[in-house]
Amino acid sequence: MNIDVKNEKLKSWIREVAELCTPDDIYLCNGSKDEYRDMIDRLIKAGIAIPLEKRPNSYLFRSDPSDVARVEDNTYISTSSQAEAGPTNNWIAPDGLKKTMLDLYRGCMKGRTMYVIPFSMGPIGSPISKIGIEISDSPYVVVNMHIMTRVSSRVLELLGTDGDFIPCLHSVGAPLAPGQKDTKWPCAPIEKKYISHFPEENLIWSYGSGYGGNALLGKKCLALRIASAMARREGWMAEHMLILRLTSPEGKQYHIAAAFPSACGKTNLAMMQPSIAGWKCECIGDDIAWMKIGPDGRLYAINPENGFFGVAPGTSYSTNPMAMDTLKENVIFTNCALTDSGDVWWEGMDGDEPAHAIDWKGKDWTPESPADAAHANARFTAPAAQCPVICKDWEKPEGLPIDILIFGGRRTGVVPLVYEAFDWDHGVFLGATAASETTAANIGAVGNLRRDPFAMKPFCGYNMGDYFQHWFNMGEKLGSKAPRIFYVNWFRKSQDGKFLWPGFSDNSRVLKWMCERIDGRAGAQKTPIGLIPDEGSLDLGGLNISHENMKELMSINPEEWKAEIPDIEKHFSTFGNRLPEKLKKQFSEFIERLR
Ligand code: OXD
Ligand code: MN
Repeated sequence: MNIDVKNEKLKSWIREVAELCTPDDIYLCNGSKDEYRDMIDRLIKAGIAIPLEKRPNSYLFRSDPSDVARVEDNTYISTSSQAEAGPTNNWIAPDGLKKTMLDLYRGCMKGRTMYVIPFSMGPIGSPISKIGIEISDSPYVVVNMHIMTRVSSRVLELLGTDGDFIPCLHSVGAPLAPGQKDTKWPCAPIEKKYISHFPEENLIWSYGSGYGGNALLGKKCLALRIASAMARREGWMAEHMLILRLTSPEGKQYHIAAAFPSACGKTNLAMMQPSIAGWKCECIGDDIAWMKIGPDGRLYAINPENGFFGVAPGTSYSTNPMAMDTLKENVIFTNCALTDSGDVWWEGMDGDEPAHAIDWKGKDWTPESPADAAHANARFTAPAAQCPVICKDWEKPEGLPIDILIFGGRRTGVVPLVYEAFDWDHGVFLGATAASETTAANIGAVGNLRRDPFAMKPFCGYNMGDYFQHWFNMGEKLGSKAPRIFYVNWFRKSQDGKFLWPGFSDNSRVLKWMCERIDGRAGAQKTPIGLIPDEGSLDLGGLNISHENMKELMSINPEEWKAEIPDIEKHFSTFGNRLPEKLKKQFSEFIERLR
């Protein structure tokens, strides 16, 4: 093995993986621009990356049609006892799972190069950051990791001879026999895909998929599943949250972290440009927040990522102009359509549909075609630093102090536009009961209602009952310095199926109300579910929304809320004796208030 690494653990891990997976070559990544260029050139030559004439240094990739989203049914939290993984996670005992996966890994990189990718989640060297090393046989993964994380030889320097890191092993699971021609998107069939986490030893093993969170292991696997388990042990929080800074016309800054399930508009809110005069919004992160209590007792958040892996369909100058401006150059697109003029296109983009395009499967497409041109979970991978509204402090190693936490989801009915929790513990109840209609970000049916507590159902690396308790514990530690908690629903529809709230930049009106609540300047009324804005306290100036629509948007129908009780009961009962007493208390108080 001709790889120059000084770290003992890394050296022996690389040797072990090479012996197991038997790649033809091993390459140690350094994260440089030249390396990126070189990898892309080779991907272009192989016909895998399609350069886009309209966007400098930008490329389109098409995945295999069977490999288009995260595979939650094949995702495992492998702890020594099933109770540790809890009812929201798939579980196989570590010995059994490792045996199955070792059989799959044996010889799985034949005919391929094994890339060793040293990366940092969070700024390199920051005390909050974590170092991971991903070993992967996918060059697509390497170029995406270059954007989504900080890949650098400096990471290895920081590791020294005995520093620790999180090993992340990935293979597309498609070894090549001598002379066998490769496919453009090698992957394994669904029954051989495994996205496995071993939180007791901070270890990730992924096999069979090359797509997104299944393969870019710094993101969901490390920064959420493994990090959430570490955070519980160490007394901090790893959350599926965007982070933004809102500045009032008087120059007061508010930092907001918000948890919504996948494909529910986190990227849009993170880059939102307020429609209300004088308010400014800057983006810090669009998907993950790591939060620790700082020396002053407040909760400080960093975005551990380096880029955005955003859902393309629906992104446009009217829904998210700042994302569109982020996508002008240096971007990787996956499963978007290709226009005849050499640009990408997706459903919901501004302007007319193209008269002809090549769809995400590589086939001719016209507006008459029965299927969409872009896959519903088509993505862009773009450097965060090139977002026009990236906050200048987004890489501050100590993070930014959070004032407001928001939960939400996609609900066509029942849930009003906004309400505030009575206190932290009630806020934990709101997070724990959050529900949303499912989206295309995961393989499976779209539009079904599911409880997705804290938008973490697919991402919590331990028993979610304990996770709820961890939230209560954090609240106790934070005391009066805790952020205030709110719940929002941008997606409520009228009887005739139309969205009641315009959303996007007008969501700033809701955020403004939250800021004014903190400052004691906006009134609220008590309802059984929480505190809703006093009539007139939500700034609707210049907004064309009828009084009736506003009434419907904010309405709370006790009968509809009572109808939620059996489902919450069922949801809570799955946690058995791990359900915190405080949550039981919140639930009975909620029922009592609805009587
Ligand atoms: C994501 C997801 O990719 O949540 O961020 O699925
Ligand atoms: Mn996400």
